Amino acid sequence: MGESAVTVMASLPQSSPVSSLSPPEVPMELHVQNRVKLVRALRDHLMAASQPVRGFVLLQGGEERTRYCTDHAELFRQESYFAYLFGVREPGFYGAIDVLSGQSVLFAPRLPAEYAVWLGEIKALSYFKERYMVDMTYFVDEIAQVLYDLDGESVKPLLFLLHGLNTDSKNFSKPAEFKEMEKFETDLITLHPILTECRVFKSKLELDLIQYANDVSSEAHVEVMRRISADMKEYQLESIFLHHIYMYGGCRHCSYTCICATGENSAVLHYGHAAAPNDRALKEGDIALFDMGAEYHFYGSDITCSFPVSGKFTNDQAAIYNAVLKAHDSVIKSMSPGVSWIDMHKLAEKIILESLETFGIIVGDIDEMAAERLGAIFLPHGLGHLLGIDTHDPGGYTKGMERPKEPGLSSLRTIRELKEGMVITVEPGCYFIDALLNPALEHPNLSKFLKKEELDRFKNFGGVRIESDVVVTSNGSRNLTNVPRQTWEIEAVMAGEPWPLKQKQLPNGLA
Ligand SMILES: [Mn+2]
Repeated sequence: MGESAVTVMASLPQSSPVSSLSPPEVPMELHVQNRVKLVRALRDHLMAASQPVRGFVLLQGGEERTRYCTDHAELFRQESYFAYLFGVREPGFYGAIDVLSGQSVLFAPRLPAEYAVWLGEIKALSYFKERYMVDMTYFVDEIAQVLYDLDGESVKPLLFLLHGLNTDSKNFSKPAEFKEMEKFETDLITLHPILTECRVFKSKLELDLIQYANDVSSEAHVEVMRRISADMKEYQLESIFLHHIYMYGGCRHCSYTCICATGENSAVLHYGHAAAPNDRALKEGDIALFDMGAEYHFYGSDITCSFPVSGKFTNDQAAIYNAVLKAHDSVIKSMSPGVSWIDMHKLAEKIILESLETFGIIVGDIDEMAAERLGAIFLPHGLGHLLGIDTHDPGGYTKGMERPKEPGLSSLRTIRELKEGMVITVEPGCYFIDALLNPALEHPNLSKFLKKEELDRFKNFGGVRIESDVVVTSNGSRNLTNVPRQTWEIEAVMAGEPWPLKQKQLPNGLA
């Protein structure tokens, strides 16, 4: 290193490092615990149903995929149920758990010799046994023989395979398939709901990872706030976020595609997809809505920050923002075991409607508005969803639970009662979406609430969303997200103050 480089490094301010992050070593004990939890739940279920405690859970891990017909291998990310039980980052594995003994087996793909030339060392089975803390490792082509030997006595050993509906995507998980599967008895019904229910309640070690993903993402969101300016394009803010989570947080994956919306785009709920690729040029008066979350060792985060591109809230922006913030804070304060998530959604909606009424852009009786479902015009999505290895973690609807039919409520990804250990996003929003407002202005039951002249001012406003990740505790809740939320906190951080703020700063005139 040349002398000049040393001088430059020495002159960097010591008090404000670029990042305070340090990617943690992940204890594979986490997945051992997940397996123990599943085995207990399965045994309890079998005994309660007076069925013999026997058989194997068998899961097939994800396969590497190539881009269409080419040999371009897409970066592999493990299938989520397999990741939950085994923590394996490589493609092509199977995993089994003996329900009676609790013993676990990983089956590795037998790799061709040329793998070593193109893709690196072919690891020995003992490497995987040690790394993933399983009891045994074999090759995939040995599954049938190994499971027969472990079973020892059955004519047809029993396999619990994963088959069930994902209530968000409406897709089904794919049950394991392997050679000589016809020699086994298979059960496609039992495993999915039990394993899904295990995933709903997070262990201490899982919470540590979700907290870390939140720490990384929170810091990156603050970095984006600091560096935004009106001469940028949306994707440059996405780039700053991605750089920060990877460079300092060691996060190669995001939980989902970044939504970097400004101006009118902030009313497009899932902006940022291939047809709307975060490519708008910013303008000084825009509101920015950035919904971005890092993933670390499969566990994710899902955070939205909304703030003015200029660094100073206008009156209109502050009014809408504070309406949403009040809903966000009230929900988090009200959360505890036993609370219904539908009630939380209705609470958020009510607070937003009250604020809009006070601000003078809607008029009428709040209860009447609620009965007519006016809230769904401004908040068309659900208040939040379970979060874990998947951004929309499974388990939002258990068997027999029906999706509500009413506008807005029908978008809820869960309607469950909160319980300790659930991690759920709290993400109220308020948007001015032409596709909803125009029909509402024509609607006999809704138009009477809407003050058209006032709403016209918000034509290209876009929207505001505030999203935090919250864990339900024994007597309340804990917010895992740590970003500036008050308007004055946001303005201070955008003006260059460190986050968290050094001293509690009060808005002008209140000091
Ligand atoms: Mn979300």
